[in-house]
Formats: sequence, structure tokens, C-alpha cells
Amino acid sequence: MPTPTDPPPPRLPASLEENRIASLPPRAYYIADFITEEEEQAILRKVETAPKARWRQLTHRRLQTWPSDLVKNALIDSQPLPDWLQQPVVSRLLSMPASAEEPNIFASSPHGRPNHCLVNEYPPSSGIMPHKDGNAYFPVVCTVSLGSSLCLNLYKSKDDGALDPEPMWRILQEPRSLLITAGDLYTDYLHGIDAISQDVNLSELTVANWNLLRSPSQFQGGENKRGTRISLTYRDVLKVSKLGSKLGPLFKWP
Ligand SMILES: O=C(O)CCC(=O)C(=O)O
Repeated sequence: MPTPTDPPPPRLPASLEENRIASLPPRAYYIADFITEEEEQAILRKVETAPKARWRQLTHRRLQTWPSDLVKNALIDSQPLPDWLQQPVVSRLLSMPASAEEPNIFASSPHGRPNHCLVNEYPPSSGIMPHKDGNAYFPVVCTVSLGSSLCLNLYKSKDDGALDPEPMWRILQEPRSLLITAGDLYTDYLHGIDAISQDVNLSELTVANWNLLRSPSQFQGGENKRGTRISLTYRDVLKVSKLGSKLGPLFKWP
């Protein structure tokens, strides 16, 4: 709950169209100040204090899955997302019109809102291989970045299925920002994060969302030395199985 001493919430665009990344295929949006520093710190504390069993250690990064892992591409209808992942992020997402026809970016998704969130932790020099998110989800991903900046790379696979090693575009994600990718960009392109300690050669010519950054001057030297970044990726899982509610109290995450 906000208290009278909390700083005001960020000013959000009247429509996502104001924050469209114009040089990318439809559709991508970037909002630099989506949450406040206080909100960022509060979410980071929740991530850090989550039960140890919530973390899955991968080779170079750690992952939390909320409310639970998918089983055969379906979400087990056990619990909703916890409140700290809903407020302020989900309510703010749903408050922003996507276009004149769409009251928000999840308006035509099966559940009308995200029901799943991955929390990824990337220490410097870690990343994620280029991949597509697949067909378990409605084709909208909303990513909130916390703690540090890094570049997300976008790739197009060639006609023979091989991946061009050079990304077609880079999106620089600052702490407290929101990136939304949807539509063709979700279905036809791969995304990944280079496992490097520093992003280099950053400029208005090489970063697709340069004009939407909070502080482009911070990267004027063309470099971003990475710290530990946490990302929250929100999606709507298409299939929700009722199995969880039948299993009742036996089916519980920590
Ligand atoms: O952490 C990110 O920004 C990207 C995560 C990602 O690629 C995914 O969840 O599929």
C-alpha cells in the first residue's frame, strides 16, 4: 500500500504508441521509468528473501518461476502471482492503452492479464542463448529490468534455419524500465543476451531504443559496464489446468 511519504508514481504514457520502438518490426515498446527506485528496491528485497527452494541454479544464472513451472506447456492452476509481482507492475501494465482499439496490451489474451512471471538473475558475464519463447504463451512478453542495464539482442533465423551470429537489433534495457515485445517480433524473431561483462559500441546508430532511454548520456562513451541485473518477464500462459485445485493443499510451492 502506498503511504503519504511515498514518491509519486512515474508518469505513464497515455498510449503505448507514444513509446513504440519505431525502428523495430511490430511490436515493441520501451518505457524507461516504469517503476520508481523505491518500488525497484522493494521488489529486489522480495526476490532476495524468497525461499531458497524457489531458485533454480542454471549454468551461469539463477531463475525463479512464479507461481509455478509449466507442466506440458500448461500452468497448474494452483495460486495466482504473489502480490509483490502484481503491484505495481501488473496493475500499471493493465492501465496503459495499447492503441485506440486495445485498452491494454493483454486485452485480447485468454486471461486478460499475465498469469506467469520468470525472475532471472544475470551476474556480469552471464546471458541467455538466442531462443524463441514458443507457443505455450500468448505472444506478448513484458520485461521489467532491475539493478543494472544490458542489451537484449534480436535475431532473425535464415531460410535454412541457421542463425545469423550478428543480431539484427539491440535493445538497451535500463533499471526500472519496461520492455514489451509482441506480435511478429515475438513469433518471427529470436532474442538472447550476450554473456559479456560490458556492452560496447552503444550509440543512436546501434541501439534501437536510443531515443527512448532515460539517460543516453550515461552511455555516451558507447559502453555499459554490467552489474547484476534481475529481470521479471511476465506472460499469459494459454492453458491453465485445473489439476492444481483438485490436488488442493498437497500441491504447494514453498
Ligand atoms: O531476462 C530477459 O530480459 C530475457 C529473458 C528471456 O529471454 C526469457 O525469459 O525468455
